[in-house]
Amino acid sequence: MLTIWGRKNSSNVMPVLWAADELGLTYDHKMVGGSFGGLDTAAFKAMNPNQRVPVLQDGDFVLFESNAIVRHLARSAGQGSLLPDGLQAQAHADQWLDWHKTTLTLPMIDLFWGTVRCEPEQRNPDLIAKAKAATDKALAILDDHLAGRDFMVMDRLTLADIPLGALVYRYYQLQIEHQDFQNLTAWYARLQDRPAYQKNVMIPFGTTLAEWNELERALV
Ligand SMILES: N[C@@H](CCC(=O)N[C@@H](CS)C(=O)NCC(=O)O)C(=O)O
Repeated sequence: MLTIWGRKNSSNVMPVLWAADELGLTYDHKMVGGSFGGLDTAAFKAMNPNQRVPVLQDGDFVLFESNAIVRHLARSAGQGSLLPDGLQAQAHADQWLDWHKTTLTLPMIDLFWGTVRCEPEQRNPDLIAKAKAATDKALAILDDHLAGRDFMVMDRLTLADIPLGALVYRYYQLQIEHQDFQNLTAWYARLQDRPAYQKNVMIPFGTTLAEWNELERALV
């Protein structure tokens, strides 16, 4: 039996739960991290010395790093669905997963933590403006890539759509001015039609730290 460790409101856990549900996998889910705690136990540190979520456990096999887990699920159970067909399409999926971590995640973290996960009186408008500009610059690249395409690398949902799709939900829920990215919003609408996206990604997180904490406690 697979076990997925990690609180549902983590943008790194969401891709793993979403991928597992797209693949129809049966798994046990453990809500750890954030206010649920559980990352500082010896047993958890033995699985992930970084004390971060998500972690995938399958008997003696343990894996951390969200994109590595999504890749593993797609390779092991996603032939003809989440795993793109052919080495070149798989390489393009890898390219976008690396781009997600190196180019989009960093400014999105600053934007998210600078607005929602920060006491209102400690918000730093300069930091927020810089993070928003860098996020929009990255999203413009995504928007260009999605011109004339329904999904990131194939004409169906693959692993390349999953981590990016989770972050794009965050972007559109933030109380900021959103740029008019037409291809991106069309793709985002396609993702929102999927039950596994609705269940695992479209989780309200509020607009302030107090709301975030309250919504997190309501997750169980
Ligand atoms: N690169 C790691 C990052 C993992 C990470 O930073 N996870 C955060 C949640 S998004 C975490 O565990 N934070 C501590 C906590 O939730 O208590 C991955 O993609 O899995």
